Amino acid sequence: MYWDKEKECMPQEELKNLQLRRLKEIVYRVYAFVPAYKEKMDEVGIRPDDINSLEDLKKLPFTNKQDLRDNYPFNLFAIPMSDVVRIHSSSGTTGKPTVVGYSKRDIEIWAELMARALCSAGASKHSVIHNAYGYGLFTGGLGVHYGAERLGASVIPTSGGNTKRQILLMQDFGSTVLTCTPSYALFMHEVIEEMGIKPSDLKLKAGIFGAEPWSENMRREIETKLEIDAYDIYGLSEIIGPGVAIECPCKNGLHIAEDHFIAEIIDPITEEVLPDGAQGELVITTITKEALPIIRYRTRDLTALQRDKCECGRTHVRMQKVLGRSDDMVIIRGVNIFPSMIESVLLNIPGVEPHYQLIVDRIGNLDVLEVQVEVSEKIFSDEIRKLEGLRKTLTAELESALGIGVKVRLVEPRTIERSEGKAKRVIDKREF
Ligand code: DLL
Repeated sequence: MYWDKEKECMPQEELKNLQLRRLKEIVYRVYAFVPAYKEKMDEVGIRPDDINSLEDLKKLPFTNKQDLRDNYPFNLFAIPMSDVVRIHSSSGTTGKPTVVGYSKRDIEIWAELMARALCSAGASKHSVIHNAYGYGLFTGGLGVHYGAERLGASVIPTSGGNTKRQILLMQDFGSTVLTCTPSYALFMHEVIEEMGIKPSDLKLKAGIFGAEPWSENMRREIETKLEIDAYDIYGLSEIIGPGVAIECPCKNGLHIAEDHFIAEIIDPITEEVLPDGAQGELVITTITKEALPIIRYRTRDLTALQRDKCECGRTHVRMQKVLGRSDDMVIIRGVNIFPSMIESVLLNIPGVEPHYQLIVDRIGNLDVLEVQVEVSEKIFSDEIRKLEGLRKTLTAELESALGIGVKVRLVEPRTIERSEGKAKRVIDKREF
């Protein structure tokens, strides 16, 4: 077991005191060592001495992805490069990549948080962890890897790709825990079937999936198909990587490691801090990071916080499953739509496979949403009339859930591109 009850079940009062002490330290540190923070704080007339309660956090300016880009590559680091022991980076598909750095102690804390996360999802030193998150600049692979070693489990560092070989290894090595994106887990299941293997022939018991949004219906789908218990894990490189938050066996939200991070929810438009329970954008402040401390980072992820007691005994605040990133939200005729909303509807209908893509286009002056979804082999070989019936049902269900007109296109099994990492759900062909 790697359950640090002293920290994870710390009484709220004590936790708040610890957070405040750490927050004050970090604010002093960024003010002293990171010119960009000093400049921003000076601009609004806030000095480190002004932070005397957790409420005072509100006074500090936000940090966002643009700040990381503007300070590319290392200008937000708060320690000398000689003390930086690891660098990760985003792929930079939407602009300059964002770069994050770690001190030796940051890596230790990350490993500890990941060990805690794996333990929360039922892993132990007896587990064989098949880690198919990508190794490299992406934080998924190495993040899980160090946590698994810290836990004392046996980790298989397969990274993504070469799926058939992965499955043979899983079979031969008796892997008990699978870690990868939920979309890759589904793809693995397809390959398992193609290879004539039954999930029950494997020893897999649990999966720890994250790095992209996935709905409750997707969880059910994966759990049934792979015959495992599926847990949600959340994180982002800017904050530390995977391990910022993890579900416990109660699966009623993801506990955020509050001894290292302070979470807030804001209205993404007005930037006003919202009360617990309200849905909005998650904002995170790191309170122990040495190399890249981040104050009030706007994650763009939409969720809500819950503080009521959790049966597992952990006292750390829970965030709801992420609805989506504001970047993935498509606005169609004024309606905000997240892929996860569509996923929930699709997966409630028998005959539909959990592979879909949204194509957004502008025809004339009108925005049009097409939902392409795969249907099962059996349905596809049925008569046209049945397919048409399914298409109509899907259209009606989607239109009633979203409140806009939708075009549904049923496609043959295995025609939508599979992903070994984060799935691409939206193709926006509109020109702005
Ligand atoms: O995806 C870190 C990670 C690796 C998390 C492995 C979990 C497992 P980035 O590549 O920086 O880091 O992407 C971070 O991915 O802001 C969310 O939009 C999304 N994301 C991560 N976990 C979840 C999740 C890693 N459980 C971005 N549910 C975040 C929904 C998630 N979205």
